[in-house]
Amino acid sequence: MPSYKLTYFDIDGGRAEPIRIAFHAAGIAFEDNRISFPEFGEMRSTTRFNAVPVLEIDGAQVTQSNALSRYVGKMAGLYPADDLQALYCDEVLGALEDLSNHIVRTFGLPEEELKLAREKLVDGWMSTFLRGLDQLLTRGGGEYFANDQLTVADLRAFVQTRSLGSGILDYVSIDIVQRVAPGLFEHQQRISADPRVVAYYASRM
Ligand SMILES: N[C@@H](CCC(=O)N[C@@H](CS)C(=O)NCC(=O)O)C(=O)O
Repeated sequence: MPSYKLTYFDIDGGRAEPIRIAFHAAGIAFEDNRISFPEFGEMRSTTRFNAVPVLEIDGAQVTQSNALSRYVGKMAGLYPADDLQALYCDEVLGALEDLSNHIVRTFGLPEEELKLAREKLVDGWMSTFLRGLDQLLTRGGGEYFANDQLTVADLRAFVQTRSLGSGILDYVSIDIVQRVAPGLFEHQQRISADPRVVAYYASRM
């Protein structure tokens, strides 16, 4: 078994969180290298695309969170073998990456601009993506996005919708998911109760 070192911010969320949960579900040991924002500043230029997460496999860097989620997801039984179901899973992962990028564009703005940007985001891209994801959940049968079972798409959606409900984003009301995409809100609760997700967070205590 290769050695795995996953570098990301010291938060229980974000782009690395589905990868951490999948590693745990697979029973594969990995070094969970959690860094502070100043530490990231120091190492940023050493990462391939000046960003994290970075997974080192036997010391060699690999990047791109969705690719990493798929890689570990396959080892954890959390990625469909069927091509069409894998496509459905990938569509959700890609949409969530797009949504993350829309959110990140509002970071670091001065207060007045931030308020306007967040209100525009909530009524625009955020609602568009939440509604679209709700529809993809319905396509998958209502419980999971693909394969009628838990996949890394469910994990990334759960991490994102949990974050939106946490109040971490100023000017984004914590009930946005419940209001705009009720099916997605139920999905978040369902995934948070999945034994693999519960076991991962129990291991963090
Ligand atoms: N498409 C990349 C995006 C990576 C990315 O933007 N990561 C953020 C943290 S979640 C980052 O490192 N940002 C630092 C920067 O842009 O300086 C992925 O999915 O891994």
